[in-house]
Amino acid sequence: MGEKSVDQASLKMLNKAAQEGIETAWDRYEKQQPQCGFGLLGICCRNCNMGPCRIDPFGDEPQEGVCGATADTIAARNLLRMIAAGAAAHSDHGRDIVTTLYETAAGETQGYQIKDEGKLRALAAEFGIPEEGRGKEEIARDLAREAMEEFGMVKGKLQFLNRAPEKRRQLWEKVGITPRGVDREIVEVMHRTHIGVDNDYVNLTLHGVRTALSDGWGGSMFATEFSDVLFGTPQPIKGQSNLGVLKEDQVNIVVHGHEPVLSDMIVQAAREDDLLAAAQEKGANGINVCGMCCTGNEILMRHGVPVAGNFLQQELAVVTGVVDAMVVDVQCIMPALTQVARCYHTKVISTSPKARFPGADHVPFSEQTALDTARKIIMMAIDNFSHRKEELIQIPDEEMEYMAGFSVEAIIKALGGSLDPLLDAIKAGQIKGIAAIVGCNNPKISHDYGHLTLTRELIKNDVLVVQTGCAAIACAKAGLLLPEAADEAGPGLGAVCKALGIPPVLHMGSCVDISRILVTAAAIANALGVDMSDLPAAGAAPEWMSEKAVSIGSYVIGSGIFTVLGTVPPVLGAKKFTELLTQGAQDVLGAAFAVETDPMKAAGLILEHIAAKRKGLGLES
Ligand code: NFS
Repeated sequence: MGEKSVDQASLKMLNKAAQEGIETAWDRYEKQQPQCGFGLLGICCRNCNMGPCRIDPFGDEPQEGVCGATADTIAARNLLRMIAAGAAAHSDHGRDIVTTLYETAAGETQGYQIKDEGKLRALAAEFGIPEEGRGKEEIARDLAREAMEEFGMVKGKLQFLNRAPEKRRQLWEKVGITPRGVDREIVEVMHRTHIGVDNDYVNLTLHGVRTALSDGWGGSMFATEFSDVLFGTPQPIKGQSNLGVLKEDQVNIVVHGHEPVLSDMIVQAAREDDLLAAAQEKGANGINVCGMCCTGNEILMRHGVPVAGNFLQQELAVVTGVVDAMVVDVQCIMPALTQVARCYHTKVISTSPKARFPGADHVPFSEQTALDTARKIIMMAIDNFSHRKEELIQIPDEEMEYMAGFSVEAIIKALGGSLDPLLDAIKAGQIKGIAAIVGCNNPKISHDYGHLTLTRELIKNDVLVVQTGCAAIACAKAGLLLPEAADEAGPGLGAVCKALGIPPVLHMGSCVDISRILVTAAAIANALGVDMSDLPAAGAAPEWMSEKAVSIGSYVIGSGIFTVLGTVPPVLGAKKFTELLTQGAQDVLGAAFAVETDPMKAAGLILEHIAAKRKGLGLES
C-alpha cells in the first residue's frame, strides 16, 4: 500500500501514536485483514432470518439465497440500502437546518439570525411564496414550512428539480425516476429491499437513483441553501489548515461532525470577552476553535476558521495532546475517539440525541438554548486546559494557508457577474472541462494520495477542479487551494486563474454542498442549451468510504455526469448489476460509473471523457 499517508503532519502523529501504544484506524484496518470476500463482493444477504445467505463467487453452488435471490438481486438490494442510509444522513441534516430556520423565524431560538435576506427572498420567489412588503421572519416561516413538506411531500415532485435543464427533467420523467419526496424515496428503499418485494436488479437500481436524486436535488440542497440563509452565503476567504493550526498556548476546541447549527454557535461564542478572560485566567492566550471534516468545511467557508484535518486525522488531532475538547455532533465520528482521548486529557463532548458515544461527556444541544450550550462547552474546554499531560504534547508544524468560500454566488462574482467568462474559456479550450473531486479518506488507499494525485494531474491538463468534503481539506493542506497553485496548472487554466486571482481548485464547501456543484453544472448546461450529460465534466471520489458517498455518486450519475470511484464498491460479485452500473446506465441516464483505484489512470479516464464530450459539443479538444 505504500505509506499510510502522504501528509507529513499525519505521518508524524502516526509515529507518535505507535510509540505511545495508541491504535488508529490504520491499525484496526490491518487487524481486519483479510476482509470478508463475500462482503467485499456484495453477495451476502442478511435481509431476513432464513439467512444469512451468500452466493459462491466462483460459479459453484449456492447461486441463490434461501428465497431464491440471485447475486444481482442481493448486491442491488445491499447497494440500495447504502444509498438510503447516505441520503437519510444528508437529508436529516437538511431537515434540521430547515427546522432551525423555522424556529428562528418564530423567535424560538437563541443566537441565530437570518443573515442572507437576499437569498431568503430569492428562494421564496422560487417556491412561489409572496415576499413583497413582507418581513423576513414571515417569509422565512412560510418558506421553511414549504420545505418541510418536501420531505414528506404532498405535492408530488421536488421544487429544486426545476433548476435542472429541461432535457434532464424530461429524461427523469421518461425513465420514471423523478423523486417525489425525500422521506418517501428513502422509506421506499427499505420497503423494496425487504424479503420478497423488488427482486429485479434493474428496477431496484432505478429506484436507487431516484432516492439519490432526492438527496442531491432535495435534502442536501435544502441543507446548503437554508444554511446560507441562516449563516451567510460563503464568499472567498482565507484561513489555515492541517494539525499545525493547533496552538500549544491556547485552549484548543476541535469541532467535528457535520451540522453548522452547533459549530457556528461555538465560533460565535468563542469570541465573547468573558470567555476569553476565563481562558486567560487559566493561563491560556486565547481560544482556538478549529474544524474537522465537514463541520470544519461549514465554518471555514463562512468564517475562515482553521481546519485541523480530514476524516483520517480525527484520532491524530487527539494524539497531539493539546486538544482540550473535541466537540462532535453527527456523522463520520469514529467511536474509537473516546478510546484515544482516554490516553490523553482530551474531553470528547457529544451533543446530538442521535449520536451518543460511550465514554464521551454528553451536553445536549438544542436550538432554543444554542448560545448558552456553546458557552458551556467552551467553559468545559477551558477547565480542561490545565489537565494537559506535558510529556505527551507534540504539535506537528505543518500548516498551510487556503482560500475557500466558492459558493455559486461567489464564483459568479469572481467571474465579473456572469458565467460567460467561464463558458468562453471552456469554448476556447483554455479550460478543457470541469471535474468535481469529492469524498472521504479510506485506509484502503494512502491518506490524501488519491485526492492530490488526481487533482494535480487534472489541473495540469487544464481541467478546472471543484471540491468539497475531505477531498477539499486534502488539497487545502497541500496548498492547492491558493491562487499561487495556478503555477501547477496547465497554461490555459493557469492563465485564467491568474487573470481572475482564483485558485485552480475551488473549495465549494461540505459534502451537502455538492448541491452547489449540481447548481453550477445545471447553470452551465442551461447557458449552453444542452443536457448536463453533454458537458465536458466528470465526478470523482478517489478515497470514498461512507454510505453518503454512495448516494452522492448515484445522484451525480443520475444527473448525467460520469463518475470515477477510487475504492471498489461492494458489487463486483454481481456480474449483470456491475455491468448495469458501469455500462448500461450510460444508455439510460447518459452517464455511468467507472472504478479505478490508480488515481493517475483515473485522471486518464476523466481526460478522455472530457475530450469526447468536447467533441460532441463541436469544441476543439
Ligand atoms: Ni463527506 Fe463529511 Fe469526510 Fe466523507 Fe465524512 S466528513 S460529509 S462522508 S469522511 S467526505
